[in-house]
Amino acid sequence: QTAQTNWGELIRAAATNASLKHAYWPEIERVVAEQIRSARMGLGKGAWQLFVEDGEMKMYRREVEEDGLVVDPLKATHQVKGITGRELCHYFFYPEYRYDWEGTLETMNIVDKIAEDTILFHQIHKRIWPAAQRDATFWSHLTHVPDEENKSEDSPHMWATVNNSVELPSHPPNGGKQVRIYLTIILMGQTIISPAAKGREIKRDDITCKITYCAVVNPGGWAPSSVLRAVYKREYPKFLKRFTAYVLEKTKNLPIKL
Ligand code: 18C
Repeated sequence: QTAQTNWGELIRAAATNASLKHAYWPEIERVVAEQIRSARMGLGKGAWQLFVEDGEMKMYRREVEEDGLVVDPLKATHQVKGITGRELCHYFFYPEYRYDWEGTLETMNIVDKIAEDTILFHQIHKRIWPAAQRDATFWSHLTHVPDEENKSEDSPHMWATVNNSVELPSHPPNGGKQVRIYLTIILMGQTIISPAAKGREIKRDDITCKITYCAVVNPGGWAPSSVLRAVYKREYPKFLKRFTAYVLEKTKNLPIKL
């Protein structure tokens, strides 16, 4: 997969008909393609600074402010033994698991289930003193893309879930007591199978999930920069550790889903 890869085409090939027919589809395709492309890009020169390192988990950020608000982009990489990219994205995407692992959540509402692979959400998050409580409306899309470099029969697939803010007339911003945040997030997982497993049944010990998680969250309204940076420095690592531990626990006795 090169810079020339037509991600749009690959994403379309994986999508359900109900998603393809929906008015949001052109935007979903564009944003998902863009997120996959940038998630797969290396860290490049200079701009990203490492701010958390914990075993295989590394988190980088760029300090960016827009109209006086901190919107620091985050890029995290991790490797977890024993789970697949498909399993990772499954538990991240499907709403029935969200309260189990999402520590920032107060309430989650499914506004519309557009398709098996596209859902619209309204979420209210926990309040952090002294800032106002936040909420978000976003679509979430689950996709997978075959690995072009390895077309063999057991070719590992790359899976991704992308969450992206969208305006919903049913939930106007700042209508309630919350301040609307704007987010663009991708969680991507690629399964690496140990060569030792060749010719025999694959065990959980033979698989490693290479994870990339990228997030840009605009706080939408006033929030003290120092508090905000301290909050995400604590919350992003907490999320990625807790969530991957959750997926390991949920899948440990289940057949491997590649
Ligand atoms: O990707 C994640 N979760 C997905 C499913 O829920 C989804 C949601 C992402 C939105 C996360 C932003 C929530 C911010 C709300 C405030 C935080 C409350 C913390 C409460 C602690 C008890 O894509 C996993 C998300 C992992 C957590 C990310 C935290 C990022 C913080 C960014 C700052 C946002 C504004 C903060 C408000 C002001 C604080 C001074």
